[in-house]
Amino acid sequence: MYVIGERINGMFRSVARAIRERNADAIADLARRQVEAGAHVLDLNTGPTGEDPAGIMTWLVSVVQDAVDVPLCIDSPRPAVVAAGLKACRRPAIINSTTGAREKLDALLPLAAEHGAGIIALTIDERGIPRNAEARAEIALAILAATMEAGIPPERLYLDPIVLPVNAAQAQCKEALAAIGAFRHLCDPPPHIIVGLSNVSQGAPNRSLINRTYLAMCLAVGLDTAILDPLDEELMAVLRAANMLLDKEIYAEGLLG
Ligand code: THG
Repeated sequence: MYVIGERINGMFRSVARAIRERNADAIADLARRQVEAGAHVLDLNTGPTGEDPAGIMTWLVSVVQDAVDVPLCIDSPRPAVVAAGLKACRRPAIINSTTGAREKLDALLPLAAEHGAGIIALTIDERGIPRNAEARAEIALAILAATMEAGIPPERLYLDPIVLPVNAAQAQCKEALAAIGAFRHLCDPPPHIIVGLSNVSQGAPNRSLINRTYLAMCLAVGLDTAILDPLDEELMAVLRAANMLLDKEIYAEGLLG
């Protein structure tokens, strides 16, 4: 599975402070620690910053790519911020994210094509977050058609069923699992399937337990990429054990510590 490190996100108070103070060392340190812990890609999100989010994204990209040599995932709801981040990237990046809404697709698919970037698509559209797996799969199919039309092959598309907090939308956790199962059968080869794992435990106690349990369940139904906290050692141990149980990693006693 591809691991996308979630920690460089202005949603974290310490990261918001590092951004405010333009503390490059703090950001570079988070980048290095996540890559050492097993992240293949790093997500960059300015958070709900007030001024100049495009300038902040450009700064984050330059600090992180000076510190580590992995692809970056440019995470912003604003196409102008995504465009600024992509422009600063030295190697192909992943756009995070479009939705099935026409306006978003029209803004972001040409950017993905121009930069040879991957693109994450949240299976949501003008009508909001779908209620069940079938509605998610319907939006996924429309997104898949739009990306193919734009010349972006399924290998560069990452479908995201949108994981919601279990304390607020309990029934949606199992709908997202069913959606992962459905996305696998949309085409051959299938697109990548991704979740923002930590969403599931927001606002709940013992977040790590909820995150790692849900990760194992998602992997069992076909998840192949996740935005998660690679600094959570127990979570990464579950990832290794699950990969072994799914015959994706060769059985070795050393893997189990
Ligand atoms: N899908 C896609 N991209 C995403 C998400 C997704 N990007 C953002 C998010 N969801 C994934 N990243 C995070 C990062 C942090 C947290 C959750 C998901 C988080 N933060 C603490 C909180 O809210 O409690 C911050 C508080 C703190 O510790 O300071 O949980 O779903 N494509």
